Amino acid sequence: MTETATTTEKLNKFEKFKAEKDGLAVKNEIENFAQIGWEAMDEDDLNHRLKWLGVFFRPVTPGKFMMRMRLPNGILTSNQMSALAEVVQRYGENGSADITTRQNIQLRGINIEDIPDIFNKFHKVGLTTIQSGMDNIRNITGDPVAGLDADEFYDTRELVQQIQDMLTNNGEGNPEFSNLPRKFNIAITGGRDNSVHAEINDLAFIPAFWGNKDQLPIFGFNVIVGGLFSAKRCEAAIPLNVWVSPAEVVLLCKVIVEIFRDHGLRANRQKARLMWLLDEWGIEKFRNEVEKRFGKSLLPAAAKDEIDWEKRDHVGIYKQKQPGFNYAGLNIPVGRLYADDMFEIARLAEVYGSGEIRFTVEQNIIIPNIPDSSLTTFFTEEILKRFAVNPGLLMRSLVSCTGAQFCNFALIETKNRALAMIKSLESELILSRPVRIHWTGCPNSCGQPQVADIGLMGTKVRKNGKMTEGVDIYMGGTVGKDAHLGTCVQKSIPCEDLQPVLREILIQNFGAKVREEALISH
Ligand code: SRM
Ligand code: SF4
Repeated sequence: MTETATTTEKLNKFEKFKAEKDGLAVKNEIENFAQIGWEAMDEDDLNHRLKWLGVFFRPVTPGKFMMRMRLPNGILTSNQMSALAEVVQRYGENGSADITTRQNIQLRGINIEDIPDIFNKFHKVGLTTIQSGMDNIRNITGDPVAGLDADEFYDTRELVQQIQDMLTNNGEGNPEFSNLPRKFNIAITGGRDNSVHAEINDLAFIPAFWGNKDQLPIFGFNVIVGGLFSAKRCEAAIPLNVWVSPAEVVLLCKVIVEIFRDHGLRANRQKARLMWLLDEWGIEKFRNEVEKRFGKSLLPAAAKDEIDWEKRDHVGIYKQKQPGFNYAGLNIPVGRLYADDMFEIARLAEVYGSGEIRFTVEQNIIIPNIPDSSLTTFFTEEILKRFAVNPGLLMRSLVSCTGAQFCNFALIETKNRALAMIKSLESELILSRPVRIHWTGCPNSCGQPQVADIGLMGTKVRKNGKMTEGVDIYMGGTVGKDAHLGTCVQKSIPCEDLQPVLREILIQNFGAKVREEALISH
């Protein structure tokens, strides 16, 4: 860390506890924590430092911890899925898992005394939770159909893995990057549809060809920086005016994360994300520093990027570039899984596919490599009734953050409410196109309401003199080609009054028609 970051600014309380003891230090104390129990732990270790190991104390369910994995490009094997299922299974009705909006998974209900054992289990199957929370780099997202999609420009899988390995020291933990000013999000897209929401990441790589009429175009990426959602501010990433070849991506990530680490603002935690540094420095100064550390001058951005499709949701059965093979996109309502579901998905991937499972940022699952000849039997699987390949047009695009069931920041319950509301709306309305509805329990925006057709952000509202759960409604988020963020269009709707409001929005703005049965019963 430089002089500027430490000495000329007043440190906030998070910077103080990090300076006293690095987050990663608890890696060597986990056996001790398991023995003494969470009640006897130091408060900063319990509430904060454990997150450097991907272990989250949940004040809503004290003693039942959450573990957040790292799954580069959202990919895991059926063996790994079974290992995760075994962990969740131990906790009976308290055990569950959630696919996240970063192509990742979180496990719930975990006792601290079991964590050393769970880490051993993860180690054996090549899984890590390291540095997945707090002031670290989050799960790195890549194209969910990388290597399967006949129309892709670049298979992002290896690059995403290399970036993770560099930043996390091959999943063992990397003290070089364990004290960032704040979280940091990285995404790479190699397809035509911006399947990772590149623009809402602190650093993202977008396919673009370098060259002019006289040269053969070379494939690489345009780089954008500074995207963020936070309670204080939401911004799409801005161009760094840099184009890099795939071989330069890992070094560029390293250099940019180092600059953020060394110069990112640390006085006010609300203003510590990369965009605030870009404001202070201006993009030119930032680009110069990137070039200086990169060790050579960087090419300016290619004139045009290659995002030219609407974003796909990958739910359904699709042909792969490998002749005779298909990938199946299963809709997992609000991303929630239980142990039996996880075992079942692992089995499906083994029996019908190649044992591979992928997650999407829409909290759904992809099972690749299913031969044409197996599809008919695949369709008869019981679990497809719950995790459909052809769900309703609202259900297929529904996304929800954790909400009040487990998250202490939440202002409202989200997942169960979202499911109930979509069910009722689908029973009342006939849709002719998917409508992407995203729920988020508070302004932190983990459920990304600003990228949705209809975004619902939890808030508290006053109704009949009483405080109750409500939402602010966002609209106009577009994804894929020409992505831009939606904005707040209606404030403070009590959740109990929300359904007719959504119904009207769906009719007026998205061409929904009222079902005849619903008209009769009204
Ligand atoms: Fe998030 C904090 C859940 C994606 C912005 N987020 C939290 C915590 C850790 C708060 C806490 O300790 O309780 C939540 C854990 C609740 C729980 O028990 O699950 C939480 N965030 C999630 C997940 C699980 C939502 C989901 O249901 O999918 C997502 C996990 C992704 C992962 O695998 O790593 C998740 N969070 C996001 C995203 C979306 C994204 O990355 O595309 C955002 C907005 C994008 C961004 O970060 O710029 C997001 N989360 C936040 C913020 C606001 C950040 C800020 O700069 O202020 C917080 C609060 C904070 O960090 O102080 C937060
Ligand atoms: Fe929790 Fe708020 Fe994030 Fe939802 S948006 S998971 S309520 S912090």
